[in-house]
Amino acid sequence: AITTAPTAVTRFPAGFLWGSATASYQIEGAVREDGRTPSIWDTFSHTPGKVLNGDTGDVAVDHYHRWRDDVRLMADLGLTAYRFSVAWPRVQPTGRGPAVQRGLDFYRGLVDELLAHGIKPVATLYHWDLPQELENAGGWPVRDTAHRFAEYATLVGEALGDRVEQWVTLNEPWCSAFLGYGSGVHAPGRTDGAAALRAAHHLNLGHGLATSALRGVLPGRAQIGLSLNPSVVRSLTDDPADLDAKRRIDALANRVFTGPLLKGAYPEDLIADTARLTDWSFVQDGDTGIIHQPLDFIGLNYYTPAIVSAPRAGRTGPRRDGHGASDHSPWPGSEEIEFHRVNEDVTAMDWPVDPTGLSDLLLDYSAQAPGVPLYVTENGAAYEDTVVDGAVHDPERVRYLHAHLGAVHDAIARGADVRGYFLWSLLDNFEWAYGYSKRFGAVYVDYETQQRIPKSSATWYAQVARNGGLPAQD
Ligand code: GBH
Repeated sequence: AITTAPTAVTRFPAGFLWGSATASYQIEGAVREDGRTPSIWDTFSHTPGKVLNGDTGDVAVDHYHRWRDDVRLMADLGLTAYRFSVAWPRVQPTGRGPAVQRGLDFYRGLVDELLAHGIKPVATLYHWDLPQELENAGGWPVRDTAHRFAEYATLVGEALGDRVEQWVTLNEPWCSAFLGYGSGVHAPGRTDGAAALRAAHHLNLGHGLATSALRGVLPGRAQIGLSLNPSVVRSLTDDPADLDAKRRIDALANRVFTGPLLKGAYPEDLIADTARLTDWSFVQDGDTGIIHQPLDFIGLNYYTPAIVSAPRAGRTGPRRDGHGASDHSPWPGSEEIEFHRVNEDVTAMDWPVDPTGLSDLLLDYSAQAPGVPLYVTENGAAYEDTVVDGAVHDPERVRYLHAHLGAVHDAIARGADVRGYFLWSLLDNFEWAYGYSKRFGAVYVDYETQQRIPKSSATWYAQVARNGGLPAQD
């Protein structure tokens, strides 16, 4: 029998980025410093009952003061890229007008420190922290917010364009639109399906307007794209009713974005499915042309697939699958569709572990957007980590990461042009509606002392980054 040497690695392409990702509100804290004003997440987290245990991002993991140490941590782990987000309310507190220099200086300092350590900065412009004043003016359901976003993007592009090459306009617009305005489990917590659809369009438009604006201020080498959280939708059975449920969720989760972005039009079936809620007259002439412009890359965030079916007879009581912790659905016009769990291997989020979804996703996008490089801009898992003798041993997370990186490699071997992987997340952090109860970090954070302890998954990932590939076995 042929045995594989234990040192054998599954190699990734040269130059593949080994990164980690974070988001401003989840890690920075310092919410009242240097001119920052409230975002919708400050308001939401300070509203009783919205976030588990009343947790807020007021302090978070104090990254605003500990960024130098955190960059050193990344360097020690041998990471070659870092995806962070810029807090709009630090740069442009009211969402209008000139930039606050101290806000921009924080990110310039961070970027310079990353570059000094040979770590490629990837800047996300919007990871959900809309200035509260813009929400007061109507938020994403209002068209003007898209224009405000493009103006803010210009300010950040002018300030950091000489040193940041890769730009993500929006992180997961589906969450902003459908969790923020549909199910209400995310800020600003509104529960209005029609508003969620308007928000989705204005996020798309904001991406298009920001992309055009950034092309005007960034050097030609800049790479501009966005990060989506596509739903890898599978139907429970091949029954026509279940296949139709799959089609509807695919429209509301995926094609509402990829339609205008990649094809220049909203899908006809989506418009028909939501006709009871809206006539889509908020889409003005020329909008889809603004949205449909070349993408330098597509970022894909993946955690778990979605298994759907038509309503099954005999169900009673509130059904929360697919809705998060809300009685309001994030699926306007398709509220009755059921979500199923077919796999009991779950993370602490209760999300089934299924790496095949990631290879399917990457191959799907390579087919949909031929020639456009792909990045996995988020992938990772929450598990219940504990400190024992000053160390955190997390073999389940190692297994999750190994399997999903294997799926990325598999997609590359089958022709997908995947250029990098960003582990979610560098540090344990504020997990939105779950507060600090869920830990996604490769690095453990003691929330009392702010001490950072790399978990065994961090050590494992550092090895993978150093080798440029996966070990044959762990
Ligand atoms: C990402 O969101 C975020 O970008 C990141 O900030 C976050 O910390 C990380 O993942 C981990 O959660 O039950 O109907 O809401 C992922 C958000 C979670 C949205 C799963 C869809 C399932 C559908 N996704 N959710 S539903």
